[in-house]
Amino acid sequence: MTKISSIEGRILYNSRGSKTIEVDVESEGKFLGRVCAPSGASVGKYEAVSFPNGKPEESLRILQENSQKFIGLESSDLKGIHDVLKSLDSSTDYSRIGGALAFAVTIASMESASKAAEQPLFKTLSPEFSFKFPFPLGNILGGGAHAGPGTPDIQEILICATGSKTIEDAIETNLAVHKELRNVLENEDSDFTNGRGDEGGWAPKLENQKALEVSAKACENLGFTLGKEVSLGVDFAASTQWNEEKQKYVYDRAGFENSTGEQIDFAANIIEKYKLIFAEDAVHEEAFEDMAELTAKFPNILVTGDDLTVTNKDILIKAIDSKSCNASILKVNQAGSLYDALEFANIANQNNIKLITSHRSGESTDSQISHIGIATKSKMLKVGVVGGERIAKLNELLRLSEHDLIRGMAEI
Ligand code: 2PG
Ligand code: MG
Repeated sequence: MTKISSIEGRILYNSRGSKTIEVDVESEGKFLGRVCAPSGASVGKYEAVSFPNGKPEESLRILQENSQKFIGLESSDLKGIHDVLKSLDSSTDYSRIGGALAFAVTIASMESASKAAEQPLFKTLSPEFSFKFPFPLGNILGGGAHAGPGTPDIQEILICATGSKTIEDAIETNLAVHKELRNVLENEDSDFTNGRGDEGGWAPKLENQKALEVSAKACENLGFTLGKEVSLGVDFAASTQWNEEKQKYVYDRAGFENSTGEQIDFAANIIEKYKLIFAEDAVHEEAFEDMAELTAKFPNILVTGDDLTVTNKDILIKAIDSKSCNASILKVNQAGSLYDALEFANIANQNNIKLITSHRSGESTDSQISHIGIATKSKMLKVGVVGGERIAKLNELLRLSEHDLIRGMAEI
């Protein structure tokens, strides 16, 4: 049992060059947990607020004024640390202290505790004795809120090496597809600049269907069959297209509009044509019934809520009751504290909702989410394919492959 001896914060930058907060939690004057908070671009309406009034400096000031309240707590006492944060902020969305602060303090404390216990973070987070690797799920082609004009309206086309038996092979296969896609894009368009979006996926000037076609072609060029060695996924991030006034999905870049029914057909056609394994936020964040239609139609693919469920346990319960998804993204900073996120994960696991632990588009170079994905029995880990801040998470999985407690890949 080790007690927190100091807690400090600082302002740093995320991968998008925006200010964020980093927190150092030290136990017994020597076990350092250090965590820098990420942030999203396509943010769910009901997720935790990152910073009070959008100001990381405000979260830092609150931490500095209240640091004494954490000193002397057991660094492994996640609930105790969470309770101190809640005593500073009784709002439901961390709008007073910032969800980013809750994220960094709670994960840094657990990292400090894991160092003191001389065990990896995933083991500190879970009582289990046997673990599996989640399948890396990575963005190979990006558009929407993560890339500029001319790119697809669809936010992310993703690759997952669903046939891989080892984490090494799964990562290598994703990288090979990402590389081959560049060749395909260069052949398609001699003006392609090799530009990439926020998460490292290529950002070509292509409309949605063409973007899916070239992604499938990259897989086929490598001798892979979709749905066998590799599978594609899509994050539609459909709330970005949803126009409340018109009650329609507006595809600005491609130049068409979908009614609710047309959007369901649009997503269903893509799922079938490209044999997707994963479809995220295919309809907007409040369309629980429309999501339920897709979930009923595709029981064998991960019909996933992100903006829909926002790592919020009450919203997840609503989604379970209305059968709106069979899988859910877990982003700790959507919930706020790690305690909140683990509660969410327990409810998901108890109700057969498959978890996909995920990065944010604005990331740090930290890699604790690789451990969180393993500890929460996530089926997939959505962390990108390339880019230093994405590779950091994948490299951590490779380091962890040396660990005896983790055997084999998750069953999707
Ligand atoms: C998403 C995420 C991560 P953002 O929508 O799933 O890919 O993007 O962090 O911008 O919300
Ligand atoms: Mg998403």
